[in-house]
Amino acid sequence: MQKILIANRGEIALRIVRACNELGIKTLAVYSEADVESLHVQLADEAICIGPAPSKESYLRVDRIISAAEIADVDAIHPGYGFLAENADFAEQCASSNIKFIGPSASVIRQMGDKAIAKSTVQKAGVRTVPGSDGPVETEAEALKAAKKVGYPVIIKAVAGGGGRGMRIAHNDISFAKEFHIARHEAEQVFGNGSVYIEHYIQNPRHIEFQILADHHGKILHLGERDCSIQRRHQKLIEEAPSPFVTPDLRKKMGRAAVKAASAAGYENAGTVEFLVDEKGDFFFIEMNTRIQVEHPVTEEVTDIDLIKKQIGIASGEHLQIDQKNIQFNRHAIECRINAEDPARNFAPSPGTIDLYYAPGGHGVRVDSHVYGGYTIPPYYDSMIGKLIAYGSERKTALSRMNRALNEYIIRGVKTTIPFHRAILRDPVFRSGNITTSYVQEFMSRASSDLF
Ligand code: MV4
Repeated sequence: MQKILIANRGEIALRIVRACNELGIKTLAVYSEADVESLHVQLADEAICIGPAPSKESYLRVDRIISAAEIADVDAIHPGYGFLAENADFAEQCASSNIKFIGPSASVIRQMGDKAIAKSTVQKAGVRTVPGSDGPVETEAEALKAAKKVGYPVIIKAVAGGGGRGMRIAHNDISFAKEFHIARHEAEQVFGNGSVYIEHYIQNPRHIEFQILADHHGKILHLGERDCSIQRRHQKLIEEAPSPFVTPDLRKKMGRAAVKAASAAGYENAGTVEFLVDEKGDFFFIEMNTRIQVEHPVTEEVTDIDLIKKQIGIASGEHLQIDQKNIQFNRHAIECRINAEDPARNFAPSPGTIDLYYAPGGHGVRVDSHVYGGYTIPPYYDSMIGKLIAYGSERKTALSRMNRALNEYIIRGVKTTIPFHRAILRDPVFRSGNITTSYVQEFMSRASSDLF
């Protein structure tokens, strides 16, 4: 592998540039007119502008990205996360242009992108899934029958959904009919595919995902879990590894299930297997993400494995040299997503110029960010300024380092989620580790908003 095109922007583009620099691989950045001043453009070996600011005219333009790849004669494309990362057609076009797509095959992306197919694929392999309809439900009568069978409350999910979009909850037959039609309509509007399926709704679960790595030679490893229960409106705010809830025994069981799921899918490269875990510790597969995720650094800091380098190695056809038994989970890492949003105003986006910037550092602190003093956060993309990761030998150490680092972080000119993270870090409920997907809502209702 000699040259890689990075089909992304922001912190993940920079993260990929850094991995390539360490591997001695040349980089080609592609960028929109809004990102001329971006650090990933400045630090890449070459850069090509692919269009105007809106993503649809730049970062989502398959034709322009493939043209840039051909002009610069790259060997591979790294899609990062978001944008084209889980677009099977894009992966297919890369393959037919003789460019390696750094990720799983187009057919695996397509299969796992259909959440009903993903579910039945892993179910057949013996991995437990949430009780629900047998695949998509077509008519209201069929849907109602499935809802009655699995028992209320139920959740109606879009087959083309994932990540929480297009989901509706129903508590009885009467609300079910209404929610079913809303879900179908929304799915059709948002995804252009109105197909939905039904699951029993697990109340207050933990959202725990497993990182997996699979090479092209049949070896599949899991790198342990990340607890992503701290989310707000399906946007993760804080992720940590290991999960304070997962015992070594549960980790073994869930890790085996994750590897089985990846194997059933014919998975290659880095991926994430998502589970819901109930208070008893029973766990259920819900979906698989076929990309590198935002929160990958917590796994890197716990296992000391560079996931981006592994993705590139796997795409080059290298064998994974590590064995499962040698992967240790002796460190604790936590990540806070620092967004340009105003927590006191319902997390309203706060784009603009950062007129003073000082990032924390020191022992056990990592900052993955593309911003700098004087940088203007454009309004066209997501509002992430960066990720602050703190780690140590145990959870307590990681938490005190995170607290210390949040206090050091200076970002002037835009509102950020830093004060909100500070408030959570002080919260005894969070500190206890007894956290579920309801945590943020519950915290907001009891915390005074002048805390952030
Ligand atoms: C669920 C669930 C409860 N029961 N499925 C959210 C993200 C997506 N990957 C799947 N999600 C969920 N699936 C069953 N069967 C709870 C969630 C969920 C959630 C649902 C509604 C509102 C907020 C939520 C936050 C986290 C997880």
